[in-house]
Amino acid sequence: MQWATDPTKIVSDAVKPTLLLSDLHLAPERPASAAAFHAFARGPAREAAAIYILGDLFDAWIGDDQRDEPFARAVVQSLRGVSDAGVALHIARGNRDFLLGEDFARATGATLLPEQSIVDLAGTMTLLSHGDELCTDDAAYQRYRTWSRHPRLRRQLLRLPYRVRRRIAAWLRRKSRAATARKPESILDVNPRAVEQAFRDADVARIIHGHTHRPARHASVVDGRPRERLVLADWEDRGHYLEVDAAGVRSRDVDG
Ligand code: LP5
Ligand code: MN
Repeated sequence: MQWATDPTKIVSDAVKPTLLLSDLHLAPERPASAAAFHAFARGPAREAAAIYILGDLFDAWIGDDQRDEPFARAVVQSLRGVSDAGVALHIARGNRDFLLGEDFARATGATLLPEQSIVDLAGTMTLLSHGDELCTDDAAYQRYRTWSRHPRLRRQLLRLPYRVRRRIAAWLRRKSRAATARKPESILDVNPRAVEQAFRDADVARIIHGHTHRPARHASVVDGRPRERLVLADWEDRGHYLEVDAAGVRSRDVDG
């Protein structure tokens, strides 16, 4: 008799962890995080049941024709290696790479996630997002965010020549650096009421997000129910990810 599915694979998939990461900000000018990313993709990523990249994989993404750049091509190849190994690869867009599109998804074998998704992680329903939508005290950013994500503007931007988009992205980065330097630290973090509301709306016990670059595990009680919010770390000299399975949540580092 022949097995339709290898039974040993079912058992090993059940114990394999899910890995979550964000804010890699991959760019040719940041070789250490790129090296850590390629090491991650060759190693731990291939042993996972699923991977969730929760935004800002790239330091800037100006349209899927960026895949023609050698640096981006190498990142796509590494992601393809992970999905070809049978790992379910999910990617959410962040504020730096909100222009990631279906061509990129096809090339990598990844699924693009909506702004927020609710997934069952080893028995705990968990809300996943980049997290920038929770920074509601940053009114200037929220205005820019609403405006820049509009589908019509997105289509108009993507029709511009590649070099023009490069220049707009560089200009936006300069604007952003100057604006964030002027903003008080407190408004750059999530708003506690926005977090409470997110727990309520999603009806979950756990939220995992990135964006703020303030890695932590926050416990709280909302509507009499214990909740926890896990904030992912950004990648600098090394990589960071969370590993989740039935035994719990562990923080891991990876070097290039
Ligand atoms: O990114 P970071 O960490 O510096 O700060 C973010 C918020 N800033 C942004 C802007 C991005 O950095 C720009 C990214 C460019 C790459 C992708 C571009 C693709 C489009 C171009 C291709 C055609 O997200 C920052 C937050 C901070 O996080 C913390 O949450 O504070 O928000 C700002 O700095 C926004 C300013 O307050 C307001 C900026 C006004 C700019 C108006 C531009 C209008 C023209 C736009 C054309 C697209
Ligand atoms: Mn971000």
